[in-house]
Amino acid sequence: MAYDPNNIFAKILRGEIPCEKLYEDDETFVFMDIMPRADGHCLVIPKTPCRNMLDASDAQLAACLRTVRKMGHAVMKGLGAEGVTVQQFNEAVGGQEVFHLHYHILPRHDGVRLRP
Ligand code: DGP
Repeated sequence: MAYDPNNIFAKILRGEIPCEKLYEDDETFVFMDIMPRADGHCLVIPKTPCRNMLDASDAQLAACLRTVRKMGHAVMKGLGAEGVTVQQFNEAVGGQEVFHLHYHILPRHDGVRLRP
């Protein structure tokens, strides 16, 4: 499937749609999810076009996972999370709604369920 440069996350990367940015480096960008399922729920995306994990280069995957790990440590330290759930969906039947590769970072606390 082709990459659509007008997807919402591409517009966020171009600054056409506002977001609550948490972090960026040369290859990745992190911002808060607009429909958080946990306090501190954020999204890690590559800065370069990529539809989903099935479409990703080794370099995109490596860069995203380095940032996922960094954000995991950050939410453990900054929010006092006791663990982190990382989610990633591929294609509509796989649960994907925005077609730019993204990893959900969901900080977890004992006894607190993810919101639907
Ligand atoms: P999914 O493709 O199923 O992993 O879900 C996409 C996620 O993106 C969902 O948790 C909500 C979030 N989202 C959708 N539109 C926007 C937006 O305009 N801004 C932000 N910050 N998040 C969005």
